[in-house]
Amino acid sequence: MKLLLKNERHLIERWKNALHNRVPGLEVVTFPFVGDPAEVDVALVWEPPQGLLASLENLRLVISTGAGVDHILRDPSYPRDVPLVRMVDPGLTQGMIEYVVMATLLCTRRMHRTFAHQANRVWQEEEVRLATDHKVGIMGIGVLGQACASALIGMGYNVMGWSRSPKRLDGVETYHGIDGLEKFLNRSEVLICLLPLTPDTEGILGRGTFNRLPQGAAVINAGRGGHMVEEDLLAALDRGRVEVAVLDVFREEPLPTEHPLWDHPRVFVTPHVAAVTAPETAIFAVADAIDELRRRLPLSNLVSMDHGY
Ligand code: NDP
Ligand code: OXD
Repeated sequence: MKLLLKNERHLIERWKNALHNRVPGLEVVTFPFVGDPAEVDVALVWEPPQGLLASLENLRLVISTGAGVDHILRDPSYPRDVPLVRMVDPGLTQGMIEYVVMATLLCTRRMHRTFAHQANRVWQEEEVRLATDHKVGIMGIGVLGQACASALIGMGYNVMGWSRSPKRLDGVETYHGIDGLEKFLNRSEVLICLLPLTPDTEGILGRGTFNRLPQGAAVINAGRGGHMVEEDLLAALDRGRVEVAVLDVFREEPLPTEHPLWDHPRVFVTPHVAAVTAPETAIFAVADAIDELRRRLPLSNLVSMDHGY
């Protein structure tokens, strides 16, 4: 069996080692590769160039090294009959839990204000409310959203979740669909986006959403840059509708140096690092997917082409 690896350059050797150690009998070629494209069975990819996957005529499985698959499905030539498996990995989940907890604390402890005082050498106390006094709304209550919800509940936050389909989750007030959105937003003092980017969720963090949040809300986006209408966020920050934002993902990455979000005093910017896939932990999910393919078993974490995630 032959696997084509397309990943960030600094991760190639780590992925090759992990594949060599964990998937016996697998031949690995790396992009841009020389050889017969018809011989590739499996592609393990992050941000494959348009047309690459369609050119592999005997491809049987695509595995995304990321939890999101928008970087693959945005290619209109993607061969939609080839199964696509996305990354579900305890390391990735732990990374997201840590990021979301950190970002939520930054917002509810009003650290943007305290850091501003520090910059001016001002000893000033900010009034803060405890976690038990805050309502946090998580948009996208899937693998990552549920794990983050549990962690936040453990810290005492009142957690709500919003999803496409109805859900019952211990300790989480759940809402779903467009009908449930308004109520969910009205109550979300901290809004956390952990949605996949699909045609239905593109631009969801825009004016209409911000206007439904309580005045002075916090917005945390660790989903995708395409969820955010950046001009609307800047306007909501100016109006005070949004008091503070923690942003990990952007429409254009890297965020252009002249972008106003960089030096907004109430915006924290991180460079798409909320949860990073480490080959050493993610290899187990990759090995399982290849094993399921080899044994013709149903594939775990299969992406629905209808839903786009
Ligand atoms: P899942 O597929 O497990 O969960 C997705 C959730 O979003 C589900 O609850 C789903 O609803 C909900 N959803 C999807 N479409 C809609 C919609 N139209 N309306 C309402 N809810 C919707 O994904 P993960 O939790 O594993 O990952 C989520 C995203 O996090 C990824 O797609 C990626 O974009 C982002 N991510 C970002 C990282 C970073 O470093 N910044 C790292 C890893 C992931 P339902 O439950 O009903 O299906
Ligand atoms: C992911 C990501 O989707 O790294 O896993 O953003």
